[in-house]
Amino acid sequence: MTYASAKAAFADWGVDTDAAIDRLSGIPISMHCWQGDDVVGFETRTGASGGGIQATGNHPGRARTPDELRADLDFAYGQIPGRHRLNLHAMYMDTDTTPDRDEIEFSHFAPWVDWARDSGIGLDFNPTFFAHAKADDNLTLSHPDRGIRDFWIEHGRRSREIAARMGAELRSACVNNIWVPDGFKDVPVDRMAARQRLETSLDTMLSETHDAGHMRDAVESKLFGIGVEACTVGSHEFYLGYAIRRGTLLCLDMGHFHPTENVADKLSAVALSLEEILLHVSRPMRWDSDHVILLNDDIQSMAQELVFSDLLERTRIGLDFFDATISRTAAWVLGTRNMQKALLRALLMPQAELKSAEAAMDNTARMILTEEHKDLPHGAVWAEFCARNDALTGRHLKAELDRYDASVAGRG
Ligand code: RNT
Ligand code: ZN
Repeated sequence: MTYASAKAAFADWGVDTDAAIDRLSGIPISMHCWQGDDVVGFETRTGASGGGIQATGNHPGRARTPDELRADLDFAYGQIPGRHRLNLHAMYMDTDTTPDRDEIEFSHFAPWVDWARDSGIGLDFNPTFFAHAKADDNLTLSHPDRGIRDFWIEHGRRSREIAARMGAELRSACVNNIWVPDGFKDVPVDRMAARQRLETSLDTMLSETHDAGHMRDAVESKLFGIGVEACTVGSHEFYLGYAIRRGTLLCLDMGHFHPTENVADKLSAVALSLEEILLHVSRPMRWDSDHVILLNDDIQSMAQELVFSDLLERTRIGLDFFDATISRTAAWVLGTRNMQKALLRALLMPQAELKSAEAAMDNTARMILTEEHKDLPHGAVWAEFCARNDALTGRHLKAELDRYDASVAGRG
């Protein structure tokens, strides 16, 4: 199928494929650094990430240094059409010194900013509230011990400063996403006290004002984690209210709800009360397992809601998955491209016709349109988008992903 005939097939449905390709070219995806090394980071400590999150598998080739991670990222971005962002976690500092979390400063991340500037990549940031002795109780900002809370408040305060500086240097607002693992393994008796402590800590942490053109805060909710099955302090209701009251972004992670909940459905609901949304696009399997995203119905629904609810301008699309059983670079490339493919499919739908069928209560027409549309040659439009952006597809992509994976397999 040539692009010209695909273009004609979509035109038959009143859809302009060139316009869809142009639109897709302008949508940056914030790729997460932590898929590259199994959420380990570059601090001197060793051990598991903790906080109820876990990468499993031991595929060879894990990046062990910032230089290795940047090489892997350069390769991955080269296989992903368009210009994108990198979502960096504080524990990925690049420095010869050994600052504790409450001592981090911009200089510890300066090499990342230089690299991002040279590569034309925007940066987003996350304070790291896990994988640390002071988070071993799975309590940080809501810990009953004031000293521990203050330690994490200082970490979060410094993270915001670093994020603001990153945004200023790169002239692109850096989203600073706050996720804390805080919760209880067994049924707590004073949920209110824990939530009040979390709220007060967040308020203190966020009390300094930064230019919104440089940095924007986001808060990420969660239903449960391994080891915190009974109660998560920063639940969805907690952060939805917090984000509305304080004007932060709300981060919706697709793995942070009950497995049968439809996270795409939440977008239009929360968007009525929020200015901006952050997504952690992920694929939970039975729990918050953070599998690589596939082009499945969940991702497709998410993309369709972003397009049909006109939320692309006020949603930051970030990814959050980590799989160490397969090539880490292939995981990045396929997961990110799947998000783009889902967006492209949504952009190629006969949106106006579908909406007017629904408004006219013609549910038959709506179903005919959605189902017949599935047979259209989306793949040829995707191939054209890749070709215009010098990105490989199909067998050529596979060969390149395999080649790179083999080239890093010797890492110890
Ligand atoms: C954990 C959250 C969080 C982390 C990253 C590493 O459940 O999803 O976003 O995955 O901060
Ligand atoms: Zn997440």
